[in-house]
Amino acid sequence: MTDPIVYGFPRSTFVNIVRLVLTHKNVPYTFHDLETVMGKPEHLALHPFDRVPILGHGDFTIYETSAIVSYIDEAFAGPKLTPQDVRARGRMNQWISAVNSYYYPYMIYHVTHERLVFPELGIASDEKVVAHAMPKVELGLGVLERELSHGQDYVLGSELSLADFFILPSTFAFSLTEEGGKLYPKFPAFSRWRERMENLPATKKQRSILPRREPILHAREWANSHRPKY
Ligand SMILES: N[C@@H](CCC(=O)N[C@@H](CS)C(=O)NCC(=O)O)C(=O)O
Repeated sequence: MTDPIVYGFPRSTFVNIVRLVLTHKNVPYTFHDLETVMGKPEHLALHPFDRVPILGHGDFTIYETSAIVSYIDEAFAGPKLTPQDVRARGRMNQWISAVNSYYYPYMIYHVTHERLVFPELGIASDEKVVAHAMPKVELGLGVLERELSHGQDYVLGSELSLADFFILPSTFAFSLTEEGGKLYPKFPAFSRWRERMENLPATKKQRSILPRREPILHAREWANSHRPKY
């Protein structure tokens, strides 16, 4: 079977979850940059909901990050990132769902887009969007801090899982905002977890192959199509 192909754009939070998991499992893959065709037929043929990532593996194509990383964890050799224990697996899926529903939307879709993505394109930040999101970001960081405050290395305890790789890219991108810089030191257990995750060989390798951070050009359209309004 040929190596899998990850379709997406380089700065995408969800694309980076998939790339981190493949890298950690030592699975060789190709990255196919869709930046110039986002929203166009070539992209929509892969993902009818106009999002990334998509994974191609031989004649099989799959989208939605949680489905993709579960497939990767089962289809390829390498360290398992899904616990055998039924409760630990339940807890992992709880965290994955929480990233999709609470962490990514407020940290990335609200704050990081307003603080980094739009200004890089010459579009002013909407302070109302940031103000609405910040109490929800603080709530999320408090929840993570409590979960990580029992002396364990990873979210589920001693076992690194898909949950950690789900949380990492959102919390990395948020760290680049002024809000992240101010808030993170208030959460010491979370900060220790971040340092541990940032120093994993997979994270370092993944960061080293990413191109220089460039403005996300197709995001100019997001200001019209799906910017939160308050
Ligand atoms: N539910 C999707 C969410 C994926 C998603 O929102 N991806 C963002 C990038 S991080 C995207 O495709 N944005 C493109 C756009 O909004 O035009 C998943 O889990 O894969």
